[in-house]
Amino acid sequence: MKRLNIGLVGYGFMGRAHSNAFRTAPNFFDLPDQPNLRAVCGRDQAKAAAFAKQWGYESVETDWAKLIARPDIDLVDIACPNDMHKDIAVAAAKAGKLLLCEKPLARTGAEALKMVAAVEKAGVPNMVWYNYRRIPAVTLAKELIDEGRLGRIFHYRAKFLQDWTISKDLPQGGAGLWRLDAQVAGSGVTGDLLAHCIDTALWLNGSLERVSAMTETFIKERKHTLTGKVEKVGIDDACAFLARFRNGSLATFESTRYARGHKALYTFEINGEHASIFWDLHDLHRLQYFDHRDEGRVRGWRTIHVTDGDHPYMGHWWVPGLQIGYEHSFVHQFADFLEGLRKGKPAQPTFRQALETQYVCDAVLKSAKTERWEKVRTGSSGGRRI
Ligand code: SOE
Repeated sequence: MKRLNIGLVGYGFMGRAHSNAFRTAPNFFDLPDQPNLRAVCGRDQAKAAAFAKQWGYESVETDWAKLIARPDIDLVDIACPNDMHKDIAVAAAKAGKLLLCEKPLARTGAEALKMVAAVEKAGVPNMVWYNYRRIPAVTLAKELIDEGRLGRIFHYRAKFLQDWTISKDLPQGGAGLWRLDAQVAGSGVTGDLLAHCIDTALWLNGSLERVSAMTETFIKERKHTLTGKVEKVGIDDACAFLARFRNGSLATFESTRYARGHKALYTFEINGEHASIFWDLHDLHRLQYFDHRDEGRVRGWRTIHVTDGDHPYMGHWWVPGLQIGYEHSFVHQFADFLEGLRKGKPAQPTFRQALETQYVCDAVLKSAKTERWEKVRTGSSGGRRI
């Protein structure tokens, strides 16, 4: 087994989620390569060193260019704020590194396209951490849809609701709060939360053709942590949009950080001619399924507890009935990435596939400004399910 030397950029929430995946995956999956936590890179030397100690990274860098220049790094994992993704990815691709990037791939489609061009020119394997595809119940939904059990799809309904930015005293900018700073994040809930919903939707139901959106920024000014001044807020606090898929189905998407009582309520429901599916992140190990072809007297919504050995990924974990959680989706995604390298069949979503999500986000934000329906730029799949 070959050692795969990993260089992680970023030591925040996602740096931890990814590091946990690198460490856990070899214990539960038969991997072709042995991940080795070679270096972590972050601006603050003391914080990066503390992170390295906690997670077992062998060395520390404070400049990502130095990390990329190191010949002992095989794979660069980008887990830092969105405004740095492009420059790091382009430089790492040029240096021939394998690339993983936290979602959203970039702040805009234009930035993402440069990243796609760089990895494709260099021919380096790449993937974006849209982790919810790898929750076993969500992967099961994909299997059921691909088997044709739902028949023709009529409706797709997705929501991602949170409530952590309601206080007007919450500042913008700086560690953890860069998600409120439009310069750094690119957008608010559209890029941060709806991007997840869009990625899953493209995967489950194919490309989106056009969108009609509205956004709102409820708190117009917040103190900026880095400048100390009260500054205009440029992100969308809430976004809702209607959409048409290329397959003729209709969609509604909604996201907000102002839904008091909801912490990370990602839900989707799909209604087909024969059957419907519902999933809820707060109850992530269950898939709700209704099949009209069941015998009438016992027909009804059934709850599938997705924990059996023949459910996606579950054979790698405990005995049937015992649940796994959020962090396992990252473990699955990393294992799939390495398996993709072994088979020469890239794990999804690649940068090119994630570009399509960026194009949907662009169209959504444009539509919210123009107050008109906007076409989605054609992405990677040419309208087919990916
Ligand atoms: C925002 O609060 C956030 O952490 C997102 O950035 C993640 O992508 C999402 O999975 C959970 O919520």
